[in-house]
Amino acid sequence: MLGACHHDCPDTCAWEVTVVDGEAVRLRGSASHPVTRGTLCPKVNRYLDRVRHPDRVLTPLRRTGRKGAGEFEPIGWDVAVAEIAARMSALRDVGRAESILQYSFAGTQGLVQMGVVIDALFDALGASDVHRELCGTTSWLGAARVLGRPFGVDPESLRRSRTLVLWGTNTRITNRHFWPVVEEARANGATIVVVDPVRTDTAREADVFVQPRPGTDVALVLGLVHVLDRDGLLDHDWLAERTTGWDELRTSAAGWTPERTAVETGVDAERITWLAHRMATHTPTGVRMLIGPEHRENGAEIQRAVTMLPAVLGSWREAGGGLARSTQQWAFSALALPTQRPRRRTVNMARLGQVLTEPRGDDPHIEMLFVHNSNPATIVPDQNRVVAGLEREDLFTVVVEQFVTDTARYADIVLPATTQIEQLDLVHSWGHLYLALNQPAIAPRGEALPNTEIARRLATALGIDDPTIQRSDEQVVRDLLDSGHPFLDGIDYELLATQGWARLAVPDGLRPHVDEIAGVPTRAMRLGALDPSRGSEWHGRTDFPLSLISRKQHPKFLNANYAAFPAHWPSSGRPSLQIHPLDARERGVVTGDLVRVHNDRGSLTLAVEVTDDLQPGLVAIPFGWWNRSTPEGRAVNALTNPRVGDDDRGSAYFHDTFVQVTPADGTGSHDADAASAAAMLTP
Ligand SMILES: Nc1nc2c(c(=O)[nH]1)N[C@H]1C(S)=C(S)[C@@H](COP(=O)(O)OP(=O)(O)OC[C@H]3O[C@@H](n4cnc5c(=O)[nH]c(N)nc54)[C@H](O)[C@@H]3O)O[C@H]1N2
Ligand SMILES: Nc1nc2c(c(=O)[nH]1)N[C@H]1C(S)=C(S)[C@@H](COP(=O)(O)OP(=O)(O)OC[C@H]3O[C@@H](n4cnc5c(=O)[nH]c(N)nc54)[C@H](O)[C@@H]3O)O[C@H]1N2
Ligand code: SF4
Ligand SMILES: [Mo]
Repeated sequence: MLGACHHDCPDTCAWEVTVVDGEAVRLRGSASHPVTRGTLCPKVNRYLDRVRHPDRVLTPLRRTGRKGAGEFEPIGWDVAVAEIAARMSALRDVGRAESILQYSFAGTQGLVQMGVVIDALFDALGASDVHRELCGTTSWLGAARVLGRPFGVDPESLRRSRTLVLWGTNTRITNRHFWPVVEEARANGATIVVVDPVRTDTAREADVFVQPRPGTDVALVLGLVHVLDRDGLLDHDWLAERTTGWDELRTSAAGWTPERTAVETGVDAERITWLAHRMATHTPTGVRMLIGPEHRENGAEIQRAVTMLPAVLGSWREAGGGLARSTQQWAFSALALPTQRPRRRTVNMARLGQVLTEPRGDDPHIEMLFVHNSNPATIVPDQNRVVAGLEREDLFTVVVEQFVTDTARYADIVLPATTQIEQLDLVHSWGHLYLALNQPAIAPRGEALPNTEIARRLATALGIDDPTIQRSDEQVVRDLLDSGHPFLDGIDYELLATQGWARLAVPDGLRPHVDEIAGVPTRAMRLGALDPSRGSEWHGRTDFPLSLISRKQHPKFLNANYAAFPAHWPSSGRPSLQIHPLDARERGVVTGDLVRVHNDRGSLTLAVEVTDDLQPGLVAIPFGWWNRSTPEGRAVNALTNPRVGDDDRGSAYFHDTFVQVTPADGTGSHDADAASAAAMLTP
């Protein structure tokens, strides 16, 4: 049976499931799909183990122990639905529907199971909602300030690049099916440049590695623009015809000589000069970004600044040039997604801890939390506050999940969710231009149900009579495809059912913002003055002198999906703190020692890994581990910064987090501590 991976990963691989006697016996990447090229990844190669795992939630569960204990008893679907609907209607009937918060994200990126149907249920109820902005929106906002609707180039077109800059993206780990494109470009003579504060797996394979101090990318761009201008490398016809704001940008770059830029960013002046010349002369020049730098206070400004580089160079004119970022808009502009949704009370998902414990003046008071496609107890910043909120006795929490995650442990009712091979979906990609139809290969295990069916049962119990909710999943896909948009020319349900996938009708090598394309702006690109400040958190607190980054580091993790499975752990079997040799020496710790990493939000005990992949002053803890992976029962988000922009838009400033690291008490007892950490991991 043909299907596609649902994970929040830019690659959206197409796959084939072999079924024998109703059992899925084999899963492999589609050989014909031009991006998947026959292989999945180390995260999903064992997906059938996830489907068959003994810890799957297979019936609705009701909490029997205290919140967080993870003690439950099975109950029937009828009982579960009746109880949840009774709670919802009690709040709705007294005009407090806004005290129900629907909390969801991209656990599945399939459009049917992600939100199209279940959102309509909560719309009809008038519940509060979250801005699904933890990932991508900040980058979008930054790029949009330059490009209008920020369509990027087709990432596949970058095989034609001759200078290819991977800016703040760890392609080898996070976007591995783009790597063959990088290698193809290199084989055609491209120079591969990586810009990242950490020497990542991707940086190790680059031709040139540029390692700025964290958050100093705007200054780096100003330095590059300075050199481009000073050395007469700009195309003034392009600037005059296709951009506005060049004079302001030029003025703000005027003082940023390579020498001054080097002082601010830590990148050698010669390397800055070299990169500017390379990008201007060894063309086409492509820039690849996902979301790495957006998790900062100046994340949108970094994205805006980097977006200006191909804009000042006119790189967009050549196929193989321009900026390749999320491709989501290509699919979203083509599909018939619901547009006229009612306005609901909305909060930023990064502020969950605050919303549940100390609501601001305009926040709703939350009495019921309904979580699906997300694991907020692990993935949201300021975890201690999130957990404190989930522990509230007066909060009724429902979690729709495949496993008893950190969040599900706090649920009053857990509802069993189907896995991708048990449900129907239409999957778009934010890393390429192909759509895929995911057809269920096997019957759901146990009593698991898709989010859509759960929404239908709740709607019926609540007396909500809305045909958009009661449509079959197949009808939802047919309706999504029925937009008449030119990108969907020749694509229908039947084609996808037989072929599995189809490329949007966008010609190879098409140049957005240059060629005329339906719905893609070709207006002038907006340049302007850039603000190189790193944000208000960078004020040099002596009590928390180290900057903490929590990136996606493990090849077998996908956000928090696989941390419960030992086969997916790195060989150390636990998260560790990476630290530079100078900072380690100052604290008298060596690799393997236990340290306490702490700030005014939380504290974790972790083993140290001393490495010069980081720079002095920067430490790193991998994102994705479950909270039971440390003796404290908390993961990296216990430390991270939950602030978001004042307008409540965009992602949290995760990486603008400052900590102190000290040797753990009783550093002699490594083995005992390691054993207790290992015990915590056993579910
Ligand atoms: N294996 C694996 N793959 C994944 C995921 C996963 O959890 N595991 N998650 C998926 C998801 S949801 C997403 S959004 C994508 C994210 O994909 P990426 O954006 O590629 O990944 P990140 O690890 O978030 O960040 C990328 C890089 O940004 C760097 N960075 C941090 N701060 C700065 C800065 O100030 N300037 C610059 N230039 N770089 C900076 C980090 O050091 C990191 O190496 O990956 C997806 N793919
Ligand atoms: N410190 C730190 N925190 C981060 C990040 C970071 O880099 N550092 N990255 C951020 C980013 S970029 C992202 S995208 C978020 C990710 O945040 P989330 O989207 O919440 O995380 P995931 O672990 O991808 O998925 C959540 C859950 O969805 C469930 N799920 C999967 N498929 C289905 C389904 O079909 N139905 C139902 N009901 N459930 C399903 C999975 O079992 C999983 O537990 O985390 C953010 N948090
Ligand atoms: S997680 Fe990403 S790379 Fe792995 S199978 Fe899914 S889409 Fe492909
Ligand atoms: Mo993400």
